[in-house]
Amino acid sequence: MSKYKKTAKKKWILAVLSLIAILSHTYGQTAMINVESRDNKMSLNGEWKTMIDPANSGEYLQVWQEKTPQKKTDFFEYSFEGAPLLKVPGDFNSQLRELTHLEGIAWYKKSFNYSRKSGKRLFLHFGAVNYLANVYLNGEKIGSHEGGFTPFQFEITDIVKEGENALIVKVDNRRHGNGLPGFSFDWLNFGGITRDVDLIETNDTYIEDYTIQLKKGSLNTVQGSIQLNGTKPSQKVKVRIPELDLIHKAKTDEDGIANIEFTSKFELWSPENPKIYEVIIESETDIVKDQIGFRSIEVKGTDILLNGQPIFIKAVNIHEENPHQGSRAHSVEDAQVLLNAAKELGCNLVRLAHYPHSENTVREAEKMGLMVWSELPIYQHIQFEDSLVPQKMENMLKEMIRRDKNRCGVVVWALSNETYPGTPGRNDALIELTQQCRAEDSTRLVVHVANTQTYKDNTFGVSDSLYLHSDIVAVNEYIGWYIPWQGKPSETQWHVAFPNKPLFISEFGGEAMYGSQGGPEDEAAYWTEGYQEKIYVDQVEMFNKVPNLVGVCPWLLFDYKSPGRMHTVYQQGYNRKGLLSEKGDKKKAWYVMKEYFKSK
Ligand code: GCB
Repeated sequence: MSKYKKTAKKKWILAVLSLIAILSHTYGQTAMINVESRDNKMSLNGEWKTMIDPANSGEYLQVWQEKTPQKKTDFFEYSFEGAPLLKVPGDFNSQLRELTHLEGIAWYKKSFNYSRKSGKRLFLHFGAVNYLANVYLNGEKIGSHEGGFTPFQFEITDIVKEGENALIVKVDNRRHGNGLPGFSFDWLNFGGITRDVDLIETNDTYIEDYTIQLKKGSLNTVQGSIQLNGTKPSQKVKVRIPELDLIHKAKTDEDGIANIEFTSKFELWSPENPKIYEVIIESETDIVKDQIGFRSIEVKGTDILLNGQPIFIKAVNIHEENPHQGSRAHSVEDAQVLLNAAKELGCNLVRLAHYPHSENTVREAEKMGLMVWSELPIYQHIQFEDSLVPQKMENMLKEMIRRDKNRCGVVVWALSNETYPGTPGRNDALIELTQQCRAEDSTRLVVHVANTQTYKDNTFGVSDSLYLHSDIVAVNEYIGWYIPWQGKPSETQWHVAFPNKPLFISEFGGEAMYGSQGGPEDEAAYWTEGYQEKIYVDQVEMFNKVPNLVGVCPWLLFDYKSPGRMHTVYQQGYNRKGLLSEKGDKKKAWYVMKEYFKSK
């Protein structure tokens, strides 16, 4: 065979192999939005039976078949009978001590009763499962989903049984080189069915999706769409906002889509006045209610404008962990623990690092007047050249935007954090993702966070070319902690290669253990509150020198679990950069930050 033919054959085989790989990854059906408002809903939350499968034997044993002995010589080496119970929603790591560091497979089972109704459709909806989910109903695989922080659903209308049904989910939170995130990240990899599971009954044609937000650049015109799903796609639809006496009528086409546009005198949402309206979306066969606010967000020159006015962003980073319980946060109450602390600090924005947090958190933040920065887990080392990664990024992006695009509180889609210019394929992949994001939603800021920087002779250089595709230059810098000061903070010079963009310090800070009396306060190695406080005092001094600064965001609100943080005295498995300890004690740096925000 000629060399040319050989290469062509190899290329063809590779193409087929990657297609097979893509197809074998079913991603779950895109979920309907606003599940919260659905009346005909049955929660599958609660206790689920579980089997831990450290050897990955469950696949080979086909545990979803739940075989039982038929004759005296039969036995099967698995059983959900007498199995330990785990709470859903919830991570498994915090529920059983022996699972604290589990990164592996757990099989979950829940039985439910259902009585079939003609003319109704039934969906099985998961708020999130970290990281891979394979879902089986009554012994048959119904699909799978990859990605730990976004919702997915399966229609089970035709396969649900009258009476008792057995639902089994294989949850796998092992790390993958080509996962999002990849192998390494600085938080506890909470696995499990971490958000709500619901059965949702709808009519034959239901409202699957809608977009109701102000059109880019406008303060009074809503531009959006309604999407129906079912056998009667073409229907009359209405959007009603009773408080404004507003009824907008439209008609969906044969694909179930209606574009909508209407104008009104909205009282705009802002941190000072988080005004939200009840909005009713109605078709001939379905009705959903939502709570929606209206505001505009844009970058003009080196400013960020909210509702046309420049705003200084007083932010804080938050991980999705209930600090008091050391568990993955999911409930409204969990969200309130985190968001109340952010409010007390004086914030007007929360950066929900480093993955999409639960819908509860986003909705609560919006109600409380906190803008939201929502982020994809495209974190540090990502294998951008892996053939599966672009599709995974796109799916996750779409799932994130779809769920929260009607939340006016969400002002930023952050697409990546601290990726490296030297990683092969990074720029092409992230530029493509940026374009996809802007095509999905043109109304919010699209941001990449980087820490590609130099610090020499007290001059701090920021240059990553990815910022060309970011609406703001979002910089993580740890001067005073990972990088020692090289002169007076107030004399630090910033050289930013993008002088025409707003600059946002998306992370800064250092570690301290609350109450540490370990050693001198001018030495880092004792994790004293004084050392951390000094970092904050110095940073605040430097902020005045940072060109085009539109906001700052300390890393971070509460100490949180991170297994890589191994100092046995001071860290004990926690990243201690919190302004608050995991118990909520205020460290000295808290007061520095609170004062700074008060002054802005
Ligand atoms: C960073 C990362 C954040 C880490 C933090 C740290 O730059 O973005 O995820 O946790 O530094 O504590 O080192």
